[in-house]
Amino acid sequence: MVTPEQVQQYREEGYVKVEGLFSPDEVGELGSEMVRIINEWGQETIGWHGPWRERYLKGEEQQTTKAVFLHNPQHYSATWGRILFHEGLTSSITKLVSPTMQWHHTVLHAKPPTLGTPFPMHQDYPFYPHQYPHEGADFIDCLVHLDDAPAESGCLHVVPKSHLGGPLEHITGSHTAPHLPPDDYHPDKIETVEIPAKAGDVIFFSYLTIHWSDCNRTGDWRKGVRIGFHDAEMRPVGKDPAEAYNNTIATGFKSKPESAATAS
Ligand SMILES: O=C(O)CCC(=O)C(=O)O
Repeated sequence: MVTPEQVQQYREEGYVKVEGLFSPDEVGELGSEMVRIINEWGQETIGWHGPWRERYLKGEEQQTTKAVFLHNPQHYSATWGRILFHEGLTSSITKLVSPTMQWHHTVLHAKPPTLGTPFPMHQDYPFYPHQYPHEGADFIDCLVHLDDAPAESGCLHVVPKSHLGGPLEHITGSHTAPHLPPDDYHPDKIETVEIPAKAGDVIFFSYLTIHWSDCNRTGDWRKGVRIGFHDAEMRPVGKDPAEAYNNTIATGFKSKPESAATAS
């Protein structure tokens, strides 16, 4: 469970790893269900497209990386639906962020063996820009490890304290997924902290924390599932306060805001 020191680290550094949050039995069940989902519904791609590849990969590797990305595993497996209410996960986000947390997304980022794709430096915020809150940044990403993720497997790297700088301008467009300009933000230029992890560990990080990861060069899969939650009071910028902005509440109770229309 999350300790007060880990809460402090999350607030000050923008990330924290909690070891063994999922038991070996839980990881076994979640992992085998995920393998079945990948086999039946998954699709292999090279990962994110974009010119950033020339800066992160050499020669033919720019075109030969492998990835399986898949949204909403709970659409295929009840085991993946129940995870949103996992005691260890919900008690952790309650302590790290807020007592009432609304689920936002679940996405698999799997790096297949041999040449699993890298991810360029980015914040997660520009993936949901309409979500940036009026007050605060109470949006947390939880990277649940289904496999061991040693350094050589392309584990997560973060830039400590980068969440304190707020949202940054990213390169966006139909040709790529949002990423920071490699001329200014690249592992050769910016010091990052490498976070190797074991299956069952969860890395919690703010959606404003700059992060990236390298290729998986091992012979094993590196499957990680990112689950995003935010304080239930957060609303998309500019959304009419009288309009509902609801999704599954993972922990706590969402009270009706005073600004909302009065129910009969
Ligand atoms: O899983 C990784 O290696 C990187 C994941 C990532 O960049 C993300 O979840 O935004």
